[in-house]
Amino acid sequence: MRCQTSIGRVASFRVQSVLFLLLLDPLPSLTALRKIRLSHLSKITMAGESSGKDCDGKAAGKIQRKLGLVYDETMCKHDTPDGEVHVECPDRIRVIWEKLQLAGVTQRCMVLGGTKAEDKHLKLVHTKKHVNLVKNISTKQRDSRRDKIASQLDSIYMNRGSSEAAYLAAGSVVKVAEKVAEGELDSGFAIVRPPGHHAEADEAMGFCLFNNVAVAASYLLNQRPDLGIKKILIVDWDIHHGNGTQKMFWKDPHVLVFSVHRHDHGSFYPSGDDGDYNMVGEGPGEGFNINVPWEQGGCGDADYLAAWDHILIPVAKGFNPDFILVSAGVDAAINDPLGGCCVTPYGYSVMLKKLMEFAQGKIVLALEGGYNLESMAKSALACVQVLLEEKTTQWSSGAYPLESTWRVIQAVRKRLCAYWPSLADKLSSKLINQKTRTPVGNLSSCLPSSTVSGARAEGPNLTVLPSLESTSHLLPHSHLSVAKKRKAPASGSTLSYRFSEMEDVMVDKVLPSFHEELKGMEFEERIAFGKESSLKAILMFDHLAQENRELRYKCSAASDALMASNENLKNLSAERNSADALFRREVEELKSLLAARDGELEASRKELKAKKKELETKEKARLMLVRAREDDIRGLRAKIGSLVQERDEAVVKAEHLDKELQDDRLRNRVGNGSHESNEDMDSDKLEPMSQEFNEDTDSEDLQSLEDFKKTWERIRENWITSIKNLKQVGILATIASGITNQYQVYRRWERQGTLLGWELEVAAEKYHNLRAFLDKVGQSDVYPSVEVYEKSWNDVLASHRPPVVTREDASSPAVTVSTKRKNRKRVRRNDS
Ligand code: Q9C
Ligand code: ZN
Repeated sequence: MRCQTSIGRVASFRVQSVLFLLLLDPLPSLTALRKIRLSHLSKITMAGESSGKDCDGKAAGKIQRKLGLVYDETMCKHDTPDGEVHVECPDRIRVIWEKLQLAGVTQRCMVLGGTKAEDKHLKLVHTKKHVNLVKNISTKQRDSRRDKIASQLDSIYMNRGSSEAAYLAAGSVVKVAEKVAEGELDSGFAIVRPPGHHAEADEAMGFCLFNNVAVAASYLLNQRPDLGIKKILIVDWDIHHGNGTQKMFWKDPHVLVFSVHRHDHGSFYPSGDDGDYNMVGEGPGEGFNINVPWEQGGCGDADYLAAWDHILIPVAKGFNPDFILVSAGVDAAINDPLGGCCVTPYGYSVMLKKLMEFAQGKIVLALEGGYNLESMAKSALACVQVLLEEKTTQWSSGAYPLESTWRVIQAVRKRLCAYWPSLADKLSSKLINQKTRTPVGNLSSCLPSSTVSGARAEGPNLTVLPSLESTSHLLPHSHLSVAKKRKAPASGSTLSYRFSEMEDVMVDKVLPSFHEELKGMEFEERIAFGKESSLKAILMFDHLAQENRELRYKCSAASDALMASNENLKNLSAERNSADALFRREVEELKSLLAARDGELEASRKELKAKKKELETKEKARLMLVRAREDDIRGLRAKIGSLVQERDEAVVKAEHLDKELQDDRLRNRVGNGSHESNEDMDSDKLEPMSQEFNEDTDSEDLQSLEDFKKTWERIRENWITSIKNLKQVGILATIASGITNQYQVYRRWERQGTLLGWELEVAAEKYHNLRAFLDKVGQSDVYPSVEVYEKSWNDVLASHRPPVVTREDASSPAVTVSTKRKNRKRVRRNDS
C-alpha cells in the first residue's frame, strides 16, 4: 500500500512538472543526465517499500530494553496546605503508577524508590538562597510563615511535605539519569512531583520548586565527566514553556533546550516573551535554545509531529546529543484542563520513538505537568511501552497540522537556520497546504481519527519523500537563492553557481526557443517529446534531490565539526586562561625573586665597597709601615755606622790607652826594672775582647741588630771597665810593689840592723795602708802583679848585697828616694 502511495506521488509529481521538464533537454550540461539509469527511479520506490516493511514488520520479540521507573509515595505528601483542591494534586502520580501496575509493565522495569537530591547538585542550577528556602519549607517555619512565602510566589503552594517531595523529585531524576548514563539502564521514566521546568535559579513558580531536569542535566555535565556525556538535548513537550530550563542553559551550548508550548502570542502561562521563537540563546549558547510557540490551543499529534519532523529531528541530527532528557509534562494531552490541546497517547509514543533514535537511546523522561488524571495515565503508559519497545507505534492519523502550525514551524526554521543548516530549506507549499481549518474553541476537531488515509504516509523514512517533493518547488528559485545565502562549503558553492547559471539560461533563452520548437511539431511528436522529457526530468530531479541531501549532510557534518571545534576552542581558551594565570603567577614569583636578588646584590655590593675601603686603608697602613721600617733600617744602619765608628774610635782610643799604659809601664820599668811577663799578661787579656767584638760585627744580621747593639753596649762597657780596671791595676800594682818592696827592704835592713826604728815605722804604716787599700779594691786583680813584683824584687835583692845604711844614707838612697817620691805622688793621685 505504501509503495502504491509512493508511485502515485511520483506520478502526480510527473504531471505537475511536465512543463518544466520540457525546458531542460537542450541544455548541454544536462546531457550528462541521459546517462542516469532508470535504476534511480526504482531506488526511490524501493526505499518506500522497504520503509513500509520496516514499519509493519516491527513486532514484539525484540530484545527487551532495560527501563528504570521512579515512583515514591512520599512525593504525594506535597499538597495544598489547607486541603484545597488543586490541579497539581498527589493523585497525579498515583494514577500513573496504578495504570502502569495494572498494565503489568512495572514488573518488566527496574523500579527505583525516591532519592533525595544533594544540595551541591541543586546548587548547580539554583542559588543557595533558593535551595535553603525550599529546604526550610517544612522545618522550623510555622504554617503561616510558609503560606506567606507561597502567596508571594507565582502559582506555588507549599505544605509540610513540600520540601521532602521537592528534594525527592529532583534527586530521583538525577539518580535515574545517572544510571542510564552509566549504562545500567537503557532509559528511565521518573514519575515525580512537584514538577520542575518553571523553577528558575532563584524562584519557585508554576507549581515547580526545583528544576528537576535541569539539575540532572547539570549533574551529568558537571559532576560526572567520567560518563562522557558532553551534549544533552532537553525536549520539553509540556504544554507550558519551560522558562526555568531555558534560563539555566541560556548561554550553554552543551545543552540544547527545545520547548514546544502554547504561547498564544505571549498570553499563555508563563506569559511574556520568554517562550517566543526569537529566544535562541546567547553567547556560546546562541542557537542552542529552540522555542516552538503555538499560537493557539487545539494542537494535536499532527502539529507536534510536524514540529518534530521539520524542526526537532533535523536539529537533533545536527546536534547529535549524548543524552536526552524529556520534560515530559502531559498537559498537551487530549482533555487536559489546562493545556487545551489534543495530543493522544499515540502521539506521545511517536514523539518519543523518534527521539529514541538519538543518543544511542539514552533517554530519561521526567514528569512535569498534566492535569487530567486519565489522560495522564494513558499518555504515561504509552511512553513506557515505547521505552520498553513493546508496541509498534503506527502513525495513522488523517489529521493535518493547523494552518498556524505551519506558520510557526516556518518562522522557527527561518529564525534558526543560521545555526542549523538543515532548517534552511523552505517547506513545500504542497506540504504546508495540507492543513486543517483553524479550530474555533472546538476540541472535538482534535479528536484522533482512526481513518487511514492514503493521502499521507508515515514511517521512519517519511522525511525522504517530502524532501524530494520539495525539490520541484525549490529548484528554480528558493533552493538556489538559499544555497547562495547559506555560504555552503567550497565544493557546494560551485554546484549552486552552476544551477544559478542554468536558471538564467532557462528563463532568458531556453523557454522562448522551446515554444518555437513545439510550435513546429505534430501532436504525436509533442506527446513523445513530452514523455521523453518527463522521464529525463524525473531522473534529473532524483539526481538533484540526491545532491541536495548530500549538501545538507555536508552542512550538518560541517556544523557538527564547527560545534566540536567550538567546544575545543572553549576548552583551549580555558586551558590558555589557566596557563596564562599560571604564567602570570610565575612571572610575579620571578619578579619578587629578582627583587630579592637585587637586594642581595646591593648588599654584597655595599659589603664589597666596605671591604675595598678596608683593604685600601690596610694597604696605606702597610705602606706606612714599610716606609717606617725602611726609616728604621736606615736609622739602624746609621746607628750601626756610628757604632762602628764609635768602636773604631774606641779601638783607636784603646790602642792609644794601651800605648799610654805601655808607656807608663815603660816609665815604671825605667824606675823599677823591666817586667816582660807583665806585658804579655796584659796583651793576653786584651785579645779575646777584640775577637768577641769582631765576631759580632762580622755577622751583620739586621734582625739581631738590637741584640747586637745591646751586646755591643755591654761589650763596650765591659771593655771600658776592663781598661779602667787594668789601668788602675797597673797603677796599683806599681804602687803596691813599690811599697811592698820598700817595706820588705826596710824589714830586712832592720833585721840586719841597718834600719832606724822610725824608718821601719814609716814603712809599716805605708804597708798597712796598702793592705787596707787592696782589701777595699779586691785582691784578684792586684795580687798576682804584687806577687810578680815581689818575686822580681827578690831576684834583684838576691843578686845585690845589702848596703850598709846609715841614718843619712837611709834617708836618701837614690833609687829608694826616687821611687818613694814617685810612689807617693801616685798614691796621692790615686787617693784624690
Ligand atoms: N493565572 C506545569 O505544568 N497556571 N505548570 C496559573 C494563573 C499555572 C503549569 C494560572 C500553570 C502552571 C508544570
Ligand atoms: Zn505544564
